[in-house]
Amino acid sequence: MTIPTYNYFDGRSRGEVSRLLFAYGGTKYVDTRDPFPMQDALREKTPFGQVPYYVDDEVQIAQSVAIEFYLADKLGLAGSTTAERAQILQYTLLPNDLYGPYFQAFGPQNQEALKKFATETAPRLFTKLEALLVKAGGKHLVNNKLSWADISIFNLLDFFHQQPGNLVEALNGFPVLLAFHKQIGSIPQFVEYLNNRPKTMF
Ligand SMILES: N[C@@H](CCC(=O)N[C@@H](CS)C(=O)NCC(=O)O)C(=O)O
Repeated sequence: MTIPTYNYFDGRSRGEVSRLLFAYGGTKYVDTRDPFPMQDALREKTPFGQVPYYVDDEVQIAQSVAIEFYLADKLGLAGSTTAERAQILQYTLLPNDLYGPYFQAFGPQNQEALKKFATETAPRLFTKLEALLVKAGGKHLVNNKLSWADISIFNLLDFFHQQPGNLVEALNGFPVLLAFHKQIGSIPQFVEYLNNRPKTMF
């Protein structure tokens, strides 16, 4: 099999869960980190004119969550029954529900909107997420074993840690989520990847 190519901008945003899955599996891949704005040649190649976009000998896929599913399934992290796969998917679709409002609120002219996001929108969702994690035993979101759900939610929590303006304060009062972030981030493949990944704004 030739080395897969993963097209995304030089940022984390919608691209990072797949990079974490590559890191977890020790998979070699071409991480293009394309220039922004997107070049026409790339736009024409991708199914919907968007990145992320993944290509290997078998498939060409767009849509971040579809690419994540493909990588996670190959690693045995996408669930082994229909119920488990659906439970995992409910967590992996969740981050986009926060990224949308965050990017709408982000910007120097938008301090009030950003404050509302950090003190109301995000904590409302974190309250639910923390309760679900506690109910599941505190260590893993689905069936007491590492899955794509854990990696996706880790990355969401990590996004809050990385963003400027002390966005991480939105996680104050959520000790179980903070411990979970630490625990998943301590998996050796992630330690290595997180220590060495390019530092980017998003
Ligand atoms: N639902 C898609 C959204 C993809 C998307 O909007 N990607 C942005 C970059 S984050 C994009 O390609 N925008 C087109 C452009 O920049 O021209 C996914 O999750 O992959």
